[in-house]
Amino acid sequence: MANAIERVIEIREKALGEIKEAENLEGLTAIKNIYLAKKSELTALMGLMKELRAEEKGSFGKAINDTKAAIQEAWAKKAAEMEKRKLQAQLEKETIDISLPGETANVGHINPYYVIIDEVSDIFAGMGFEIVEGRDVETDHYNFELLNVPQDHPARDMQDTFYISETELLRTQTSAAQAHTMLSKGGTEPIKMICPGKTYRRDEDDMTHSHQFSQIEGLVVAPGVSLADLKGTLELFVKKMFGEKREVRFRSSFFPFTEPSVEVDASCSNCGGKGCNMCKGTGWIEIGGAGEVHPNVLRMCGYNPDEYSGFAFGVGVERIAMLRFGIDDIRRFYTNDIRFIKDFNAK
Ligand code: FA5
Repeated sequence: MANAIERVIEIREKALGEIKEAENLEGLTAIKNIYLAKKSELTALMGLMKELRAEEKGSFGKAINDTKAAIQEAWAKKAAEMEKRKLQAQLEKETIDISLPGETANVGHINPYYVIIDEVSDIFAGMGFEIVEGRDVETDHYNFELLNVPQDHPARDMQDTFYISETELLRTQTSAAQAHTMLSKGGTEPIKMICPGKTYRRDEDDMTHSHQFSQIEGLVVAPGVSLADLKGTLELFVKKMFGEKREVRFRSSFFPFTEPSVEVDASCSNCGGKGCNMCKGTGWIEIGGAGEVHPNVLRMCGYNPDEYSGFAFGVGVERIAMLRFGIDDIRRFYTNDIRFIKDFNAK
């Protein structure tokens, strides 16, 4: 009996030790087959019962049953641990990566041409100017006749242009919008407007000339509007557009629809007026033409020149953009090279 009990204790120690050391489920199953199967040594030891005395039977049976229960419990605990670890490892291994990188959206860039149109419009809107829309296809009447440029006037040669029919053409200057606006206001309402838009001329393309370009027209009509008002307005515009240190210079000129007429220069933003390649050494860059509205134009467009006077100006959009952003060639605006827009935006 003493030997049998010792053996039961040995089996218990051994089984519990092996369960503790088991590294995988296969090993654990093998342990179960050795210690907890029907034909295990413990079951065989039960066979000794019949040889024991009655008072020994109880304690021996209890020792075997307790051992079986202890092995069973340790085994089940270890098996549960292993199952849990296996499941965890599987979950980690089979994790699905749902964080696929999305498609990056290409953010567009605003063309420098529109940046300028917007800025100029903002500046003049701030001075109380209305922004009107002109038309690309004009009649000879609005583009020339109402602007005091009758048939056979030599000034037409300078703007020899793209005709669509005998009387219709692609406008050569936004000044055509002056006539439309004055006629729409009926000869009594004061006017303060700008009109940005495309213009077309049969000009040879070079670094500063394009056959298609844009202008921003300005027109102010009211009693007593003088050349001093024009100068003040353009000075304010130039300083807001190019910086406080920019100066404005008027050179006398000729346009059939203004009298007196001037060319408007801004001091060079590149050299500050000292003279550089950009301003061809003069320190000044021409930005447009301007003048007091000619009495003939006022009269033809319904305003009495004895009561009303006005000033008008027309500035080149691309030239302003070139000055503002240091763009070297006007053709870049129209040759559709995406690198230009990207490069410009980087600046
Ligand atoms: C005119 O077009 C007049 N209508 C301006 C005006 C308006 C005068 C109102 C008086 C009163 P001019 O042809 O100079 O003027 O053109 C004005 C501006 O347009 C030029 O200073 C220049 O900036 C731009 N420009 C003219 N021709 C071209 C061209 N081929 N390519 C690019 N810009 C041009």
